[in-house]
Amino acid sequence: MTDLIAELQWRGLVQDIMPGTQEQLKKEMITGYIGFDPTADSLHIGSLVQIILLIHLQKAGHKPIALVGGATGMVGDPSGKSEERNLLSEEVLNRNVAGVKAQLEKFLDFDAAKPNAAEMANNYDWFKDFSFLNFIRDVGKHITVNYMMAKDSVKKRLEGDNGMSFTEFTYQLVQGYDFYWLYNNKNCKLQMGGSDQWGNIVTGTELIRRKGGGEAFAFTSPLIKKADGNKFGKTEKGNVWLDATKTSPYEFYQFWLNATDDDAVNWIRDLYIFR
Ligand code: 383
Repeated sequence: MTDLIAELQWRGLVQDIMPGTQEQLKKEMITGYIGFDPTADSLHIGSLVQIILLIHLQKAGHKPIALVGGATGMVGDPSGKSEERNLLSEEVLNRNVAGVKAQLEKFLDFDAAKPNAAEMANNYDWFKDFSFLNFIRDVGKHITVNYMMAKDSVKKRLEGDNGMSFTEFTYQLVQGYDFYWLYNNKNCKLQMGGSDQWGNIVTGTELIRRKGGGEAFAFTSPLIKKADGNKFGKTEKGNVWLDATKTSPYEFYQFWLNATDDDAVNWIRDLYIFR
């Protein structure tokens, strides 16, 4: 196998990495995933880096799973958010899931004849019949509140004025269980994501270790920032969408053209997939 991590490090796409991940990726074909929550009907350039990570993973011979968070989208990830999110209606969520899925499908090779064919997953499939009592007994019992409170995403909200609902507090367990589920049902040993996802990802590897005695791997990539230093988010203003009806191809092109020299050097390495 090629040394995927060395390639991604050269591109500046590796921020945090769990011990053993590089060796694991060199050893054999593995399955890895990234999750995208349906908080809007389109992905944006903040998620483009993640899509490209999945492309690199597949080009290196590994199997990518693109997960759309039909369930997690109903909860709301507190990572990087200073305020509680509004719950989206089921109607809006369904529309968003369809939009995000259609975009992800364009980037990966789903040809089932290939051993490393890409797959789509929706965590609503394994959460829709998971009862609250079963969840708190089978999942919640393995992770302490102390552990959950030590995460940046929670700490920031405990320090701030706005507090945090129990709903958002549970988010890391829900995402953590996804990794556990994919590990057991799809032999998925790797999770990737932007650096804001590290806390949620580690709750997953922890659950895999404590509940199942297994070992899983992970790495995150730096977030693409706007020129003003802020992150791109689906709910943030000034977003650059992948959907041509939300950001026209002209505007999309202008965004890249207007990059500063410093950003351009980084972004070309980050985003150029043919080498
Ligand atoms: C849901 C279920 C999982 C694994 C991940 C998720 C989604 C995750 C999340 N991700 C962001 C999103 O969806 O909220 N909890 O808006 C963004 N991602 C990617 C990347 C990023 C993150 O979609 O850093 C930017 O794009 O990870 O903020 O089992």
